[in-house]
Amino acid sequence: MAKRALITGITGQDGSYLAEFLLNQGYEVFGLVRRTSTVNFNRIEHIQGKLNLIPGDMLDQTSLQLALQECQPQEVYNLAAQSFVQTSWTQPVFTGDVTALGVTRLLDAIRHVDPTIRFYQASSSEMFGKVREVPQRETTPFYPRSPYGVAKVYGHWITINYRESYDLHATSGILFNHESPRRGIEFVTRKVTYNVAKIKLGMASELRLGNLDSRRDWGFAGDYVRAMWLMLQQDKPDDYVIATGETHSVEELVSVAFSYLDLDWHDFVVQDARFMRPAEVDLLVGDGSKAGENLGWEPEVSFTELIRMMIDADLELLKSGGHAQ
Ligand code: NAP
Ligand code: G4F
Repeated sequence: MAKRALITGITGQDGSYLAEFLLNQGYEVFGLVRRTSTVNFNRIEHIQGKLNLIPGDMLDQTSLQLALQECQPQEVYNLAAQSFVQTSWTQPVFTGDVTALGVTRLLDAIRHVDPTIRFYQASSSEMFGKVREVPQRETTPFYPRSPYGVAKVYGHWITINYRESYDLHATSGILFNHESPRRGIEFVTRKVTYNVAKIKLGMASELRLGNLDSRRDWGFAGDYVRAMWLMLQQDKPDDYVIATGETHSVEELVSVAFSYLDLDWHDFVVQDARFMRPAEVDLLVGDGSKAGENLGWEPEVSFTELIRMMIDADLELLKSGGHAQ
């Protein structure tokens, strides 16, 4: 019998890569999708025939319980979230409801439907915020700097609490930023690669950005979903940092992207206060050695390869008449 997995957030960047990965591993893959007036299956349409999509919402306890009863999974990957940091300041309560309390709803549904289900929580390096230690590891204290970061700290601790209270196989992956051609257009990497491609093709003349000084540990989403799966194959649940161990500033990102297409970023980038944040996370760089030792996981795509991959995909998209969704 094929293993069954339920992915919340299957229509998102990570959900789409994880679904592909699990299908390749021979899983029967179920995905929770919320009702929207316009269908947004663009990231999974190439595999939609192989997936079982179940209606449900992280805000609705009953729908989560019904989804678990319907698909009877051995593994649940909780990737659903309001995941854009900037939006968390304008929608802080909504962000807390989905990104924090949603985790409790799902864990409690698991506890009642089948406590043997293995659970993965998508925790985030945003929890480290104003960092207390460099590089950040599993034991580094949290100091979140946004309503999103605060919500993720709650999700992280409720996962540990359900592990300790009810003996659930509940694991938290503390993933540093990971990107891909499927990244949402509002995130800085994709915003840069998409607009560099547009500028090169004569379809745009400037790129408006916020803080160029912040530093991130950027990896490739395709590598990171493999780590999620590896975590749930371990005998014991635990917490793992997943990172490349390298950090780059937004300015470096911009410079690498423009120079790949033989452009000088100084000619096109305009700083715009609208994209500055009320509180910034200045520096993230992870120590993924525990994942290396226990899971045998290492990243395979470098920073420069990642940015070039994203630009190539955006050039192709734009040349074929498409646009970012
Ligand atoms: P994403 O592209 O924004 O995807 C988020 C997913 O959550 C989408 O499928 C979205 O559905 C779904 N969702 C949102 N609200 C929901 C609700 N109320 N009920 C059901 N589904 C809902 O995010 P991602 O980059 O793939 O990230 C996946 C997870 O990892 C998130 O939890 C994120 O916070 C976390 N994370 C991401 C990173 C990163 O660098 N990418 C790093 C650390 C942690 P719609 O398509 O309907 O909007
Ligand atoms: O790409 P970002 O929006 O990602 P951020 O805030 O680091 O969050 C992402 O990674 C987290 C993991 O650490 C995830 F948990 C979270 O869900 C999300 O996937 O911004 C990166 C940096 C920030 O310092 C921001 O201030 O880029 C800076 N930035 C500068 N100009 C910009 C812009 N960010 C965006 N989105 N847009 C700009 O114009």
